[in-house]
Amino acid sequence: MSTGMDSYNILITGAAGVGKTLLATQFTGDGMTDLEPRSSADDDHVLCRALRVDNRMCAVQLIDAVESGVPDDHESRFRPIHAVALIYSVTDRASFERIEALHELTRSPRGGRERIVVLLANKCDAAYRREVSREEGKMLAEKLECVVFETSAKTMQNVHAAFVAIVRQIRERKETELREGARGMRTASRSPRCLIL
Ligand SMILES: Nc1nc2c(ncn2[C@@H]2O[C@H](COP(=O)(O)OP(=O)(O)OP(=O)(O)O)[C@@H](O)[C@H]2O)c(=O)[nH]1
Ligand SMILES: [Mg+2]
Repeated sequence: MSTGMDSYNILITGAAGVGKTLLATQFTGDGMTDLEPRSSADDDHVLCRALRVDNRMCAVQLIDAVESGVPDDHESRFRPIHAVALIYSVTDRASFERIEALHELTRSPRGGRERIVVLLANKCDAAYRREVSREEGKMLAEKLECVVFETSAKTMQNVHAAFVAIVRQIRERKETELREGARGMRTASRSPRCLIL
C-alpha cells in the first residue's frame, strides 16, 4: 500500500471457524475507511483499510492466517509483523485451549523483541452457546501478559476498539524504540574513541 502513511501488519490467527475471516472482512469493509478495502494482488487473505487513531491515519494490513502460527512466507513478505491477534471463540472451548500453543508458535524468533499480542474472545453475541467465560478469558490474558477483548465479528461489538488498541500499542512500541535508539546514539557519541597507542 503506497499511501505515505504508516502501515501496520497484524496477523490474525486462531483455530478453524473462530471468525478470523468474518472479523477481517467486516473490519475492513465496515464503511469507516478512507481507502477502499481490498485484497493484496497476490494473496486474497490480506485485507487493508485506513484507520484513524488519536487523530493520525494509518494503514492496517490484516493477514488472515491459517492456524499454524507465522508461516515463513508471511514472515518474509510482511516483515515486520507488528502484532498478533490471537482469536478464540467463546462458543468453542477447544479453540480457547489452543491459544497457548498458538501463542508459542507466533512468538518472535529467538533474540527478537516479543511481538505485541492481543487476545480476541470472539462470538460474544452468541451468549446461549457460550462455553468459555469472560473470567477465563481474563485469566488467560493475564498469563500471556496481554489485553483481551470480547468481540463479535457478527455485530461488530468491540472490533473497532480492539484494533485501535493494537495500533496504539504498535505506536507506543515504535516510539520507545526510537527513544532507545536515540539514547544509544548519544551514549555511543559520548563514549571514548578507540585509541591505538
Ligand atoms: N454468532 C457469530 N458467528 C460468527 C462470528 N464470527 C464468525 N461467525 C460465524 O462462524 C463461522 C466461521 O467464521 P469464519 O470467519 O469463516 O471463521 P474462520 O476462523 O475464518 O474459519 P477458517 O478460515 O475455516 O479457519 C461462520 O459461519 C461465521 O458467520 C461472531 O462473532 N458471532
Ligand atoms: Mg477463514
